[in-house]
Amino acid sequence: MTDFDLVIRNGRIATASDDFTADIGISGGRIVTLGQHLRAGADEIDATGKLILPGGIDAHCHFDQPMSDGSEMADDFASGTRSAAFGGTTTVIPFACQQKGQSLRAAVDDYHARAAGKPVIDYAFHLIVTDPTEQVLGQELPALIRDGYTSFKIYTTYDDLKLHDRQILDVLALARREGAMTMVHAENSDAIAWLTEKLELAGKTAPKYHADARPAIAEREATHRAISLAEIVDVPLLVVHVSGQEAMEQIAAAQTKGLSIYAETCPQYLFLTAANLDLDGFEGAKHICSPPPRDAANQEHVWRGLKNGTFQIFSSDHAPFRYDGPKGKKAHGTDASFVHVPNGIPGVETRMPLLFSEGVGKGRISLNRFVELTATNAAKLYGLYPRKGTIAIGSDADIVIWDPSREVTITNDILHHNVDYTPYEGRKITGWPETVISRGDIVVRDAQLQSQPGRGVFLECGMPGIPR
Ligand code: DUC
Ligand code: ZN
Ligand code: ZN
Repeated sequence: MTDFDLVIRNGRIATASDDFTADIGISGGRIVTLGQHLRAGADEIDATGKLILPGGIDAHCHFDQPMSDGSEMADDFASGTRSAAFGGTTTVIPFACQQKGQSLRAAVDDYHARAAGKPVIDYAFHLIVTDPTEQVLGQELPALIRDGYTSFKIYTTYDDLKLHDRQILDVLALARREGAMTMVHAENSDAIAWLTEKLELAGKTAPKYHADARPAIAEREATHRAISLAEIVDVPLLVVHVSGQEAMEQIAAAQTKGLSIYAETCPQYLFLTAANLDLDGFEGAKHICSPPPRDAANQEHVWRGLKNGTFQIFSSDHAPFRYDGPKGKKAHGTDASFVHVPNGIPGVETRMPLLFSEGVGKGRISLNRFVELTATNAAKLYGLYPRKGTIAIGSDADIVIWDPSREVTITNDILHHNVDYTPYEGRKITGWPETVISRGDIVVRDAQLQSQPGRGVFLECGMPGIPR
């Protein structure tokens, strides 16, 4: 006779606000007891010397997203969530993307069909709104918000995705009426198109020119504009994948003014620079993403923003394109202009280990802040808290047992995505997720996947809550 399905003993539990040693009793997929000397569980894990953290929430990743340029994402919901789980993540929020002319509901139905039977961990959807027609704004979006799709991304760039300012105002007004969260990809489209034309006319088409075509000033302008539009409407806004100082200054100024402006950054802005786009041959294409990585000074600025609260969320922006093969980075050959290289880099599995090693391990951020950035704030901002994002009685037992002293050299061989490279090849880090538990099920243990595709459940999100 046992009292719990699973007991985790003697670990150091860290949440966004607390840090203490206790046993965790888990039954029915939930945390039911926190205490000392708990009675026996059907299964037991001794976590002496380990950290017990809330499973990560990767609130910005792309799996099996249909692309309009003929490229194809290498990860579907099976390989993407498998890779996420091995990296300590127990919830992912990828994007159901509306094609222009398509109904939003059809995009959501299609994305559910793509996910069906595949995820090993739990998942929710953000929406991408590219065609805010009267029907979409008046009926589809309000109904979808009520059905648990409470956040959506809008774009200021990419011809097949971008909205004009007036459309952005319409979407923001809808978000205000319905209490939803709007995320924005902020880069000035016309500036990018103009610069790209000049670069191509000058024969400057190698991967490194991607960074020149999308300068920080283009990101700064669009960030400022998006914030201004949100201020006009008086609605919260979350600026995603912020690359450095210029955009951060706009965000910090708005926050100081008391506006509800939130911001996300990603590993590529801490660990890559524009120099990575200038590797030999076509190798730089591996690091093409938008906004592009900047320079060492911007990396330091991003670290400061993670520490001082400019950023609430640290996501991967995992956008998985293979380097080789007909649907990835080299789809148009190795002489192709940067314009034809699909934008995005993989990172769903390395997100938490990189931030832990270089952030917590090197004293740049506290352990509590790490938890906040990788799990808790995403749960709050996207309406999943306190079911997800913390360790508390009643919460889902989504837990990662972290070995803080394990030394790992990142190579693509040890990762579990379907991409044929990692931008972090050869990087040495300290700290690694050892055991990953999702709703009480051990999903990863002893470096083995213990769960079948399809065990992950879809999460309807509640209304966004605002982190302190
Ligand atoms: N924006 C994203 O959010 N992800 C990948 C590429 C991009 O431009
Ligand atoms: Zn984007
Ligand atoms: Zn993205």
